[in-house]
Amino acid sequence: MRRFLLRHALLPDGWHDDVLVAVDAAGLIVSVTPAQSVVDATLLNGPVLPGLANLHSHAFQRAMAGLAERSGPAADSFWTWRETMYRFAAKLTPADIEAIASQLYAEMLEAGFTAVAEFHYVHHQADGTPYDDPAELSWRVLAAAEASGIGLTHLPVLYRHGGFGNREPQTRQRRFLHDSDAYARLLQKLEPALRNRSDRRLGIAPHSLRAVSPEMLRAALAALDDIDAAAPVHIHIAEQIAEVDESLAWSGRRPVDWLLDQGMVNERWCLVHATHLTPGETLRLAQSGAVAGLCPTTEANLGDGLFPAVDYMAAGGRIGIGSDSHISVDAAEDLRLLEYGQRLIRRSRNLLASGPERSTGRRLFDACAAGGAQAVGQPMGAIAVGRRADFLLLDAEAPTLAARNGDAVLDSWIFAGQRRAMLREVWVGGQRVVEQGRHIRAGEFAARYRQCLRRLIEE
Ligand code: NGQ
Ligand code: ZN
Repeated sequence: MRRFLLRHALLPDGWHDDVLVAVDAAGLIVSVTPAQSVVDATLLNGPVLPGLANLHSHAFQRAMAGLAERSGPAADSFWTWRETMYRFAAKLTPADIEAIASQLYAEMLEAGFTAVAEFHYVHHQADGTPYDDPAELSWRVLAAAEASGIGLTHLPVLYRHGGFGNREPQTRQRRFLHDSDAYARLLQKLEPALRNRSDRRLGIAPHSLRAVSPEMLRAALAALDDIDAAAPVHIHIAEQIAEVDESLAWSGRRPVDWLLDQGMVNERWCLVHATHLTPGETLRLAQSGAVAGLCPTTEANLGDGLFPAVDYMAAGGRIGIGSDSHISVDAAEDLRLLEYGQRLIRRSRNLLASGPERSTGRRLFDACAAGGAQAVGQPMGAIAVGRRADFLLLDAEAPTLAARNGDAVLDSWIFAGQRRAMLREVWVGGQRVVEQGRHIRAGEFAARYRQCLRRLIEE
């Protein structure tokens, strides 16, 4: 049993000073009590927050962040970016995947994310042939999680089609493809490695309604239910107007309406992006109990559009954040941009505070801590009994936090902070993985990452 003394801790019912937290050998919190007297405990001397989940990641894309910011021969869009991304994905080896994911996961930890849902879709060799071990690239992702210490919800992606109505996939999509049987075998193969640990979870990710038929969607759910009927289900949805139009042409229904009509969406689901919603869809999604997986920096970078966050949250909708393409890896920046998008379009302020006299930062943090934990299906998101001991220790000496207390700390971290500058230590399951703002293996990961990038980019 380890004990921690938290100087200023954000607990589910608000801020408390001098909190004693006991953690068991599995890294789970067994008690949270006021510290009565001087005790033998590890002191976290500053504001302490629970770790956040990063609910949407395509790890390999971190290596191309910043390389798609030059205009192409014709108008650039999400779809031209996707072609660039496909060319990049075609070059990756298993060692590259592991090197990139290790670097990325260390960056996530430094940025305040203590778990990630990896929406993993590059499965096969460059020509589309499965590796000798069809789970090869999943093992590389798991190895990166292990090395970095981040919590991992592994979501192997089911991808079969190139568009609505069972269109055949393009050549460039061949590394992604499975039929239902091969996919079920992949889940069975991975399951033993992800079971019985508070920092691991297996789920599924039907890529999108473009890539998976209704029959395959049902088969994938049935295969997952055989393993774990509560496990997470993530899907990309309604990110682009073209996707909404194609859905209407295919079924007469918009993507979110269509999916909700199937009667299967509930708390285990995470609808990633869900950018383009009618007021009716907004309300239905909010009432479903599912999490809307918002990726503000990627959605801005790709020119997706704005999620109707004010109306959705007013209706009780659940949200979490993800860094998706990893154009930026910074929890505070994603929370800030989520609010700023709404301010810019509504020409108003403190919109997601959701009521008078409330802290916007606190409201965003609480919503994304709870929604993120739900979406990744890991016991996290709060400093409370039964949750994992994931702590973010902010730097009490940071000038930006001078004379701030309680929620003003969160508001200043999110809205006034420089990138990562205020995060001093990060703990996952009672283990410290970030010290003085740096991951404990940052140097080693960065060296391997640079080498991998030189080969990928310069060749
Ligand atoms: C992805 N990314 O799977 O990496 C997608 C692009 C697609 C985002 N949607 C590919 N942000 O949606 O077809
Ligand atoms: Zn995505």
